[in-house]
Amino acid sequence: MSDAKVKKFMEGIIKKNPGEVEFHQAVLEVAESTIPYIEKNQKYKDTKILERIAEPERVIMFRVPWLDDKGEVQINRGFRIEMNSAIGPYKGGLRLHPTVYLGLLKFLAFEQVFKNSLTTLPMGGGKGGSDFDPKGKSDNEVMKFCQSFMSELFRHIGPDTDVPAGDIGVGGREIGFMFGQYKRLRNEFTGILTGKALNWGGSLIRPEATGYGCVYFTQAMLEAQGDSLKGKVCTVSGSGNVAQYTVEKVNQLGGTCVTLSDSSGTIHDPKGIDEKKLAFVMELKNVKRGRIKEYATKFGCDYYEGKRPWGVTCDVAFPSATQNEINGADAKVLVKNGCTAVGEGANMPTTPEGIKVFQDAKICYGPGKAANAGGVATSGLEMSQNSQRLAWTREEVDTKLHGIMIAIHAQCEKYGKAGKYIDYVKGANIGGFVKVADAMLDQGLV
Ligand code: NDP
Ligand code: 2IT
Repeated sequence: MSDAKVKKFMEGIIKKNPGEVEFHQAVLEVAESTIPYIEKNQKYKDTKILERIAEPERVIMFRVPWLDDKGEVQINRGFRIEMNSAIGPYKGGLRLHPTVYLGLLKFLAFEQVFKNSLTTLPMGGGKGGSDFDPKGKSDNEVMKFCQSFMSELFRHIGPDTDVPAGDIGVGGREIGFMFGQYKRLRNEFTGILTGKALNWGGSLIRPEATGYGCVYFTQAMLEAQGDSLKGKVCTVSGSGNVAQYTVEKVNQLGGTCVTLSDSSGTIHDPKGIDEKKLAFVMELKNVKRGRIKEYATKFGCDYYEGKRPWGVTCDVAFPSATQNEINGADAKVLVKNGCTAVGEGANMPTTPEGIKVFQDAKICYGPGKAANAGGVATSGLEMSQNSQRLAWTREEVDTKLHGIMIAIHAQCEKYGKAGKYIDYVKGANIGGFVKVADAMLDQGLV
């Protein structure tokens, strides 16, 4: 009965959003968990709440013209998807990557609604970005792009309206350029972006938060099974913000990370990426903006050109690069090699076939909207500090982040526990859904 409902619901989604395959994938995963629940709760059914949640409140699409270092005109396309504001201002990152298009950002904005609801903080869901490719661009070109991008975006955002942050291709440098342009246009110093630098309104722990939070969540999944990260061999994909701080926290909790990757290939260091090697990665990626291959040259380990890390034997996997980076075959290899937990630092890194493999094997599988919610949660804490014009200590923010990840785990358990097994996909989807749906019902036909 629910299967037929899901099928019919998805036919409507596909017809209304043609070609947006990542959006269809994200909506299907939520529909499969929530439709059986909605069927048992008449108030959500009669009011077509899921149909309403799947339709963005507002989509903004705009031209971003800028001049490159040769004086040539470049034109990119900018977006902001304001998906849902039932429980707070729109909140979510900006992605700069050549693959960005409407459907990709709609998937990310849709995921963000449930993720932000799970954080326990008052944040709605949004996402934005552009098809601009920061790779190989000079600082001056990145600044020109960011200034042009904000010259349109500024009229749509505000500390009580919509608060963007970083995502792939957007870190401290880009947030700085965008904040500077907003301030010139509005003559206001307010918390309109998170991920700001510490000396002008940023929060301690925000750079670390997604990686740290993902490791805290994964530790909680293991503890629920009477296990822990201590002594575990971990594979990590990506080598950007999320991957770097995942390695740092795994090291602190007594595990060993043996891989990192970028879009060119994977390094495999069986001795482990210790603090000193991680400092090299941070300098390489955040300052020199080089390729991960240089790690293998520097430390004399293997480099697998064009490969992802999933063939390397591990106890725990942390996909921290991008969507659909673990397919069904990768998942089978991970399970066959003895992997017992997957903590998703990235958004939707596992394909539906991959998720099925993990769930059938009954390993601990923490989907992105739960496992990587620590980043946006700490953005929420940055917003609170900005509103108060106060800055909390590192310990205060880290303690709050840890508490939030434990609370998210508890929500997943509440809605996803079946005997000893916890279905974190079901738990996160229903847990995230209920709060948003109830707020929408309270607010009338919105
Ligand atoms: P960064 O830009 O800092 O790093 C991205 C990393 O992923 C790079 O190593 C990059 O390699 C790799 N990567 C990106 N696209 C691809 C691709 N198509 N194929 C293979 N590798 C790829 O981004 P973040 O670390 O911030 O983000 C990583 C993931 O985490 C994303 O899915 C993001 O949505 C998610 N996330 C981020 C949060 C945050 O706070 N930053 C919060 C929650 C989730 P290369 O340099 O070669 O492109
Ligand atoms: O996917 C995400 O949660 C983010 N990129 C972080 C969003 C935010 O507003 O901090």
